[in-house]
Amino acid sequence: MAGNKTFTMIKPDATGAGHTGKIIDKIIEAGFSFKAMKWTQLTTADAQQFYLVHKDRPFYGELVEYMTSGPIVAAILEKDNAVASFRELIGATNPAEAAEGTIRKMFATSIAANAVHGSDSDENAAIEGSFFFSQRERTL
Ligand code: IDP
Ligand code: MG
Repeated sequence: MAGNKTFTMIKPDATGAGHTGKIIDKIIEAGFSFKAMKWTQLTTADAQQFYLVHKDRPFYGELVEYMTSGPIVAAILEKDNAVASFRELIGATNPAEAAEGTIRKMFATSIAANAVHGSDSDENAAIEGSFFFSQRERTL
C-alpha cells in the first residue's frame, strides 16, 4: 500500500522570485497537510549529499551549485498516496513538458531551476525527511 508522506523543497528560483506563498497555497489546496516545515539554505556538502544518486549525471555540478544559490523551504507533507499525488501536482521535471496547472508549469524557469522537489518513492521520502528533520519533528 502506498504511504501517506512525501518530502518537498521549494527551490531557490522560486523562493527568490517570491513564489513561496503561492506554492504553499497550491499544495494546501491540493489536499496536503504540512507536518513539518523549515526555511533554510543548503551548503555545498548538503546538496552533494542530498543529490548523491545523481553524482554521475552530467548536470550534478550545476544542480549542486543551483541548489546552494539561495534559500529553500523543506517540508514533510501528508496525504493519501502522497508520493504519486504530489508528483502529479508538481508536473514533469522539464517545465516545457509539465501539464497545465502543475506547479512546475506555473513557476519553473528551466529544467534545472524547476521550482520544487518531490520525492520519487516512499523509501526516499523517509530518507529525505530525515535529512532535514529530527525524529521528534517527523513524528509530531
Ligand atoms: P525530479 O526532480 O523531477 O525527480 P530528477 O531526474 O530526480 O528530477 O532530477 C533532480 C533535479 O535535477 C531536477 O529536479 C532538476 O532540478 C535537476 N535536473 C534534472 N535534469 C536536468 C538536466 O538535464 N539539466 C539540469 N538540471 C537537471
Ligand atoms: Mg528525482
